[in-house]
Amino acid sequence: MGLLKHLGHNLQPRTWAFARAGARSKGSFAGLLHEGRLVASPDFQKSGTELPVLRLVGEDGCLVSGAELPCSLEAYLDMYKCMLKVAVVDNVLNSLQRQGRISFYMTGTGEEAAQVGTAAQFGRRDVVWAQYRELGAFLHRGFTIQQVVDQCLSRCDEPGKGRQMPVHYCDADIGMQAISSPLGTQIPQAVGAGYAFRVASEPRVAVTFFGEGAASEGDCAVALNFAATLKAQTLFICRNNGWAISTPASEQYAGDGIAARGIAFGVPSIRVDGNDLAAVVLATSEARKLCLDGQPVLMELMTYRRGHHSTSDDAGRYRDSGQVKKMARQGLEPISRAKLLLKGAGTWDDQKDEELREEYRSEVMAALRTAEAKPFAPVRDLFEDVWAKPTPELQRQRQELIDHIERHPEHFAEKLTKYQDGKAGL
Ligand SMILES: Cc1ncc(C[n+]2csc(CCOP(=O)(O)OP(=O)(O)O)c2C)c(N)n1
Ligand SMILES: [Mg+2]
Repeated sequence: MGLLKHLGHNLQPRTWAFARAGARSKGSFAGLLHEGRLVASPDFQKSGTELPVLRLVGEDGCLVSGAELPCSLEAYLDMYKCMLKVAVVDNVLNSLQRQGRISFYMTGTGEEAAQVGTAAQFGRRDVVWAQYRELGAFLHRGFTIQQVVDQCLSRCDEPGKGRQMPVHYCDADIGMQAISSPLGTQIPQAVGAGYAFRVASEPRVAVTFFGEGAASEGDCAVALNFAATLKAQTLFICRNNGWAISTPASEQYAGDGIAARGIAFGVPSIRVDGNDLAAVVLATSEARKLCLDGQPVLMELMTYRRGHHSTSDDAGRYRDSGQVKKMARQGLEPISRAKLLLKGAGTWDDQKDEELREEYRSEVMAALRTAEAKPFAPVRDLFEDVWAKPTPELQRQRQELIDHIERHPEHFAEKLTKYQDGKAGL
């Protein structure tokens, strides 16, 4: 009105009459995929409806009202056993690092249901790009305790030939791509594969795991948008454990977590209690079905990192120990919640639990003795199978190493005996 006056018009009554007569509630715009709802006042929206959290089993280990177990009790018990295996392997290897027998380790304490309940729903031909805290996915898909220990001790017999940092596993035979440290790089890779699966009409899914911290990388947003527009058969699984090393979720983002972002990109998205094995199973199997229809899906699993970020971290410096104690509460954390359900069903008891833990502990210790007796991979493996054909740079570097070792036998003669084929392995 002020503007009209300024222009020397006084059309107020007529303008209003016109507006009423011709009012439209929807408008079409080239950049909108739907009709836009028209409003006459500025309305900046910060949040829509907060996404709910899928939970089937409560802290008492009982199904919540109206919920059903999404799998047989036997299948639930199988997954529970794998969760115990993760916990035992983590426990032993973490203390081995403390004793200086391995250089580095990362535990997944508190996130066992998110690792195992998901992986148990994948198809055999699905391919997984994990972050680094998904030991349960490796174990459930058939990675052996011996391979885990060989890898953490950099021994020759694991698929990566001991060339990566501990916990950076890989095994193409079971569809587990190599873990890489730079955060977020695995997410677009899974989109490329998921797109290829859809284009080739392959009934399989490319899965990627990442933390809520990694979700802040540009790669994650890029990947979600590509997946949405190209209709990639990619299952995005965010383990939201509340922490990215010392950065709490409250400093990581200001919106409704990670799942809300999927919706913004047009990706069907769900938030799940990641400490509830049954909920993780149901959400993953439904999500996978949707993916097989030729589209991406995002799951946000709400869990908690109870341990330090890694053995290079001291969470006591930035995190209140009271919070950790609270999250370790029986029935809240995933292992005890699943165990309460199994005990309630009469399928499990404390004695069986202790026996199985002991069995796994012995298996890890035996694997450790075996691994320690193994040599490291031959030195030439540093240079081979990096590229299909070694590059001139690699050939030059290899020759440089050979010359250096030959010039200083006093420093290398004994060391080389620890590598397969010794000096001949150069
Ligand atoms: C690109 C990049 N930036 C930073 C780091 C260092 N870094 C390693 S792990 C990590 C935290 C990741 O947190 P999150 O994704 O939530 O996974 P979580 O450790 O909680 O499982 C950071 C910052 C890195 N590895 N790569
Ligand atoms: Mg995290």
